[in-house]
Amino acid sequence: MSDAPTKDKTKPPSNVPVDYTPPKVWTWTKESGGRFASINRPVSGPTHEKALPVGRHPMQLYSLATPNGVKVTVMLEELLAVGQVGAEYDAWLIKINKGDQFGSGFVDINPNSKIPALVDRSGSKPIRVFESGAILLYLAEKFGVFLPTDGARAECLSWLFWQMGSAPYLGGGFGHFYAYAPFKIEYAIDRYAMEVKRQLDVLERRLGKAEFLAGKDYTIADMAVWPWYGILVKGMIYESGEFLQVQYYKNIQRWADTIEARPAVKRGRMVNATWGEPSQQLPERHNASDFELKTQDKVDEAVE
Ligand SMILES: N[C@@H](CCC(=O)N[C@@H](CS)C(=O)NCC(=O)O)C(=O)O
Repeated sequence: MSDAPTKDKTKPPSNVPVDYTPPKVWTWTKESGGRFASINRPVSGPTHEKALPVGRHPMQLYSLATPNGVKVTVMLEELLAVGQVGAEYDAWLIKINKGDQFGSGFVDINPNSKIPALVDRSGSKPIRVFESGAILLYLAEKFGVFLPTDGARAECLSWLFWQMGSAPYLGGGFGHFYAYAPFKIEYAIDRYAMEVKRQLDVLERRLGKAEFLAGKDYTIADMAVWPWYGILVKGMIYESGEFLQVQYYKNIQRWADTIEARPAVKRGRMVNATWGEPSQQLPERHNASDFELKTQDKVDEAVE
């Protein structure tokens, strides 16, 4: 690329720490530091016995309103909005900073110990589904909506799986080193800022050609990508809007505005939220009326 910066090969790189040599064998001797360090372990499996609660609806969701969690609550709310009553759900809160994802009941439904996880109890035997992409696909196939059946199906699946492969560079890479690591490492921030800007450019070009990711219709691909990249271009994640100059991604901005305005998206992003405006937090959702009656501001008012 003609506008790429040129490297002065006569000087050592200025963005590489010099005083660390990895040992021969990595061992888990200390916490790595940084936000969320206390929940990181090099092994899987449960740390304690704890059964999961079960509500009365066909779908039981165990989650938290992070971008990966929001994908599924948006989908469930969208399904209900188009009249799919079989998508009625109880959303239970999994506090990942308290280690709820390592309880035996949660590990039974997701051996990977990460939210979101869904149990479909509508049939004779409960069916567990984990990984947000798998959950979106499972629900779209079960209810026959938000997944095109024509040529756009391949496009939809391509963008859905693009999100699964790309977002870890945004969250685990850029977000971790820019916002959560205990100190700033220029090399790591440069590497992941470069990749995230490249990903944004991929989306920008696609959304310059099509209204939604799969084409003319809103699909599970948009539901998967929006909670990460739609929120990112609005400067609402990692406080990185200025750093990444997100205002220049006009097509993504337009697409994000369209999605954000959907009533089901407004509801979905409130479910299992335990931060932000109290009126926008619905830590658990068991009824459609909970959005009116059980948001955190109402709960706080009742206690006073
Ligand atoms: N690929 C997974 C990622 C899920 C994920 O990373 N969940 C995070 C919250 S956004 C989590 O549960 N973290 C808890 C932990 O790592 O212990 C998906 O899309 O469902």
